[in-house]
Amino acid sequence: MVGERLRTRFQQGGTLKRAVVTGITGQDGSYLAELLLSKGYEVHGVIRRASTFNTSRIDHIYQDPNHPNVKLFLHHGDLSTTEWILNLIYSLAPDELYHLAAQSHVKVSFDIPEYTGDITGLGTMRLLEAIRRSGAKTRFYQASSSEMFGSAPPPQSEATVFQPRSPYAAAKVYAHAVTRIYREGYGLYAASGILFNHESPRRGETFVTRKITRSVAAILAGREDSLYLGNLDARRDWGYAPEYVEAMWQILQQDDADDYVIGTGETHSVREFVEEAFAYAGLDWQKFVKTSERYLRPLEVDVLVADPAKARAKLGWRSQVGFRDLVAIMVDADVEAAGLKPHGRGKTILEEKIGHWNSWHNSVSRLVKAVSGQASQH
Ligand code: NAP
Ligand code: G4F
Repeated sequence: MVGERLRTRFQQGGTLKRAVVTGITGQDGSYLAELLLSKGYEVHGVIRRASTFNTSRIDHIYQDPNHPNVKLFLHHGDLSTTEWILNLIYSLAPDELYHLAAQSHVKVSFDIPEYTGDITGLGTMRLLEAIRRSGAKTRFYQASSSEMFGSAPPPQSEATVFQPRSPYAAAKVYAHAVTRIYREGYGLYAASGILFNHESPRRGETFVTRKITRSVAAILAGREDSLYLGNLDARRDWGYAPEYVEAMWQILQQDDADDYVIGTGETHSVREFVEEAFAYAGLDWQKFVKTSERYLRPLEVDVLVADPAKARAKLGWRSQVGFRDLVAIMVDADVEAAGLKPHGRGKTILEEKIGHWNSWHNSVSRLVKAVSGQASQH
C-alpha cells in the first residue's frame, strides 16, 4: 500500500511533498491547508464525522476526489482512537504531519477535563507512536501553546518553566513533553511551535476576540444591544493567524527538529481589545459591555507576552500585523458578514502587509466568504 501510494507520487513528478493536517477544519488547519496547497503539497486533512457539516472553513478549497489532479484529500478520524492513525501513517507515509487537532478551549477544559486530557494530551502520543511504529520518515509538528506558561512571569521564551493553570494547559504540557521525548529517545523529527494567541476572521466564535468583533457587528446591525464578558484585565499577546501557520511550515523545514516560541512580543488586555474594536466601529464600548461571572475561569492566566528572539534569529520569522491592524481586519470582516459596509482599513492592511502571502490576500470580502464557505478556489 505504501509503495503504491509512493509510486503514484513519483509518477506525478517526483517532487510533490505530502502532508497530513489534523484539525484541518479549525482556524489554523484551514489556513495551513491553503498555504501548503499554494506550495504544491498534496494535503490530507483529518476530519471528525459529524451529523452536521463541519467543513465551512475549508469548503472553498475542497476538491472533488474524482478529479485527476486533486491535491486535497479528506479522511475521517478522531484523536480518541488509534486505528485510523496507524492506517493513515502506514498508507500515506507523509513527509510532514501537522498535528493541530485539539479540544482547544481553555474554559471548556474545566468542564470536561478528562476528555481534554485524552484528546489534547494523549492524542499527540497516539500520533507519535504511530509514526515510530510505522518507521515512516515523517516530520511531526506539535501545536504547543503559550497557555502552558500559565503563571510564569513574562516575557516567556523557550527556556521559561511551564506553570500550567488549566486542564487544557496541563494536557498541552504533556503533549509538548512527549514530543520532545520521541525526538530525543527515538530520533523522530518531532518539533513544537509554542504559539501565543493568534486570531482572524476564522477564529472560533467563543474565543474572546471573535466574540467581541461579532458583537460589534451585531450591535451596528441593530441585532444586539449588549455584550457579556468575563475578566477584562487578562493580557494576551495577540497576532494574526495566517502569519502563524507560515511559522509552522518554517519550523518543519529546519535541518534539525526544535521548539520555537511564536508571538508578537506585545501584550494587550481584553479591555484594550474591546475599546479598540468598539472605537474602530464608532461605538462607545461602555454603553454596551457588561461583565458576567459565567465567563470567569477557576484559575486565570494573567499575562502572556512572547520573547520570539529565537524564531527571529533562526527562522527569520517576525509578525507584520500589529494589534490595531488585527482588530481592524476582524471588525471589517464581521461587519461585512453582517451585511454592512465596513470601515475598510482592515482590507487595506491585508493588501499592504500580506499582499504577497497567498491565495486569499485580495480582500476582506474573500475572507468573509471563506468563513462562510462560499469563496471560489481562485
Ligand atoms: P480550533 O479552531 O479550535 O480547531 C481545532 C480542530 O481540532 C478542529 O478542526 C476540530 O474539529 C479538531 N478536533 C477537536 N477534537 C477532535 C478530535 N477528538 N478528533 C479529531 N479532531 C478534533 O483550534 P485552532 O485555533 O485552529 O488551533 C489549532 C491548534 O493550535 C490547537 O491544537 C490549539 O490548541 C493550538 N493553539 C492555538 C492557539 C490559538 O491562539 N489559536 C495558540 C496556541 C496553540 P471540529 O471542526 O470537528 O471541531
Ligand atoms: O480567547 P480566549 O478564550 O483564549 P485563551 O484562553 O487565551 O486560549 C486561547 O489561546 C491559547 C494560547 O495562549 C490557546 F492555546 C488556546 O487553544 C486558545 O486558542 O481568552 C482570552 C482571555 C482569557 O483571559 C479569558 O479569561 O480573555 C478572557 N475573557 C474575558 N471574557 C474571555 C471572556 N474569554 C472568553 N473565551 N470569553 C469571554 O467572554
